[in-house]
Amino acid sequence: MRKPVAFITGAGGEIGHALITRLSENGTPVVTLDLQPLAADLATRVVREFTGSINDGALLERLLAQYEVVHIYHLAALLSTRSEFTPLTAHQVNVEGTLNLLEFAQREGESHGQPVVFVYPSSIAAYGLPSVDVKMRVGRVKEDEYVHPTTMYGCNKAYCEELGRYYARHYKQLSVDTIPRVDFRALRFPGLISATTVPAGGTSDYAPEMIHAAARRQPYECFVRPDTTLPFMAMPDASAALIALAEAPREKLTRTSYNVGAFSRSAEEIRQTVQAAFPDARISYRIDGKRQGIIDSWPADVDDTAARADWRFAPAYDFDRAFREYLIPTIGRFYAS
Ligand code: AKB
Repeated sequence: MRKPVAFITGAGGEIGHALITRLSENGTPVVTLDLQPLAADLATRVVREFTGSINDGALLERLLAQYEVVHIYHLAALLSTRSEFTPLTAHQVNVEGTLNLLEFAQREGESHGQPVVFVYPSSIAAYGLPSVDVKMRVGRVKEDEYVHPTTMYGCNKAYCEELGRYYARHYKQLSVDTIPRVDFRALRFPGLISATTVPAGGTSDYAPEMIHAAARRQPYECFVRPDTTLPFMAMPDASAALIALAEAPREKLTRTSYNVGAFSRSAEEIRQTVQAAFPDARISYRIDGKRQGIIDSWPADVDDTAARADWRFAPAYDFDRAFREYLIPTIGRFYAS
């Protein structure tokens, strides 16, 4: 008998850390895949860890033979700044990798007769606002507005949302199999801030980098203008949102992709809050034109009414609470240990 499990790709990354911890605390058996072995504290929380690529067909075959995957959290991706340096690799990982995983989900669903819930973290990078003026004037953006991504990563995310929709609604349904085998659900994350991990290769990274540098007593040069505004979310809310979307009753979902947000702040507001929490912090500005251009095309805030209505998304942390009750105490303990 194959064991029913949740399967996480890119499990060793920032979101994976939080998600493995939360799922294992809930008693969910988790199987992971990452290019690197998991950190020791995570490895003890999973039933099986595979080390390898999402583009390794033989590895996915082994997984199919051994596990009944009921939920897939497909986190593996190259983030936005890194994808601009290596766009073809980004396409291979972000698009071809996702296609492989959707095909894997289809075959899992066919083998155990139930649709596999495929949770896909998309991003505010799927949006492309034409100018900073428009960005600041429109404020909260709805899911179907301004979906004109400017980066390779944003294009990959927007297209994979469509691929997921295709697998969930149309794939093979004209031929042999009329029942959808993939239950695809996407959420568009804002910038994420974790107290225990530092992101790599993203463009919203200035916020977490500023906080972690201050906690480590290191100087930090913020690469965007002080007035640059983005939506953000604390990592515990991100992992909770992934699970809530995975567990939502199918009939309640009115969309394929949902915005989720928690608080929208400018770089300067974040700097001032970090400075108040860590009075020794040395934060200055040194603008990187390319990264600024990317952030200027992302929305200042998102309208997440649909997520709140359909699957009761409700972030626990607003800006003040995120700093007061999560970031400052947790980061303090993290670096002390
Ligand atoms: C990035 O900056 O690339 C990510 C994202 C917003 O998807 N953090």
